[in-house]
Amino acid sequence: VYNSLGKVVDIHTHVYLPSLMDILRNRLVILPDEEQDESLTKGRPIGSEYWSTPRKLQFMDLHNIQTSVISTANPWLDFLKAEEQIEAATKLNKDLSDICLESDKRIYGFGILPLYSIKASIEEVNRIKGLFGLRGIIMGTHGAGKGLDDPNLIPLFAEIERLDLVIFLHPHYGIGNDKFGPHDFGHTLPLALGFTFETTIAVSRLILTGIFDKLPNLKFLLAHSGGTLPFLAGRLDSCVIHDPQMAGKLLEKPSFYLKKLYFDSVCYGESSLKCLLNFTSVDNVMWGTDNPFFPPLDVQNDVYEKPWLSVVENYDCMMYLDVADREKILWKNANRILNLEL
Ligand code: 5CU
Repeated sequence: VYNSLGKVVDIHTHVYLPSLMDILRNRLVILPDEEQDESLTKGRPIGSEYWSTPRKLQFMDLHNIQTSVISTANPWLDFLKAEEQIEAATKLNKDLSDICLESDKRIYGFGILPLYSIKASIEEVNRIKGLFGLRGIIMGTHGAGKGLDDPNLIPLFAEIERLDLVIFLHPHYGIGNDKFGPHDFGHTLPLALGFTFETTIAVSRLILTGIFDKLPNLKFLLAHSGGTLPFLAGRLDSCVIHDPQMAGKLLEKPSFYLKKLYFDSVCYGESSLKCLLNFTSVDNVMWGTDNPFFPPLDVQNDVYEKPWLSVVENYDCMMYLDVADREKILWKNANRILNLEL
């Protein structure tokens, strides 16, 4: 069915570029609990689908995706020292831009920042603005280590707003990981709930500081359809309105700012997508896959030997929409918001 959908842009699709793989090679720890897991002391198996551009194109062709906006996957550069981050970010952004340049407009990118140095990050966003194919940056919820509501980040956010770049906000650490035992459900709960609450809390904290009153044109794209925010926004509004501590702190209620953010459609279900679209505008939602995560478990030789259920689910959940709205989510919004020239 999805082969007849026309143009498709994937804005949530990750990569560990070869130069980052070199840094990670000896031991890749992606999620926090892998550090403690004896069976994973050497990290998780990393196939070429995690780092190779031809493999990304193979994935795209298999799923009818014309254009991808690729971004470095978690944990980004969080595990490096500030000086190491600066060198790595500059190299990774140049490498990413070269991939875009050689891809004949099939690949665009979100760059990466050396967030432990705000000064260097401000320099890097200016470099990113001038690099071919890069349209924004991917950022974790830690920011420079103290969360997104860290006042030290304000000059960086102001510069990102001035340069009109989009911040793709993505979770990594999870919230409530210590509450998911004692049963072993693998990564199910950290990914389904921990990741989404991490985004929910980080964005709520940021909004409550009044950042969008100071920087009304700062553009955030929230991973995983904004975590739980589209559902909880009403409660957040009500809690602000009824809290004396919050009196006079915000010009508008939280949902006013939230609705104006951008969201991916990576929610795997029609009722979740309906909740998102009831909350924000169909003009603010962009389609994504989360590749190379969520591969099928039942393959014989190669993860790309058949279409991925995780991708098909994200196509299927929007089939109830009319063609005009579907096209907005599948490519027109990304084309406009990220200036993709499609
Ligand atoms: O669901 C996701 O986005 C991810 C991710 O980005 N990284 C990861 O390790 N697992 C799932």
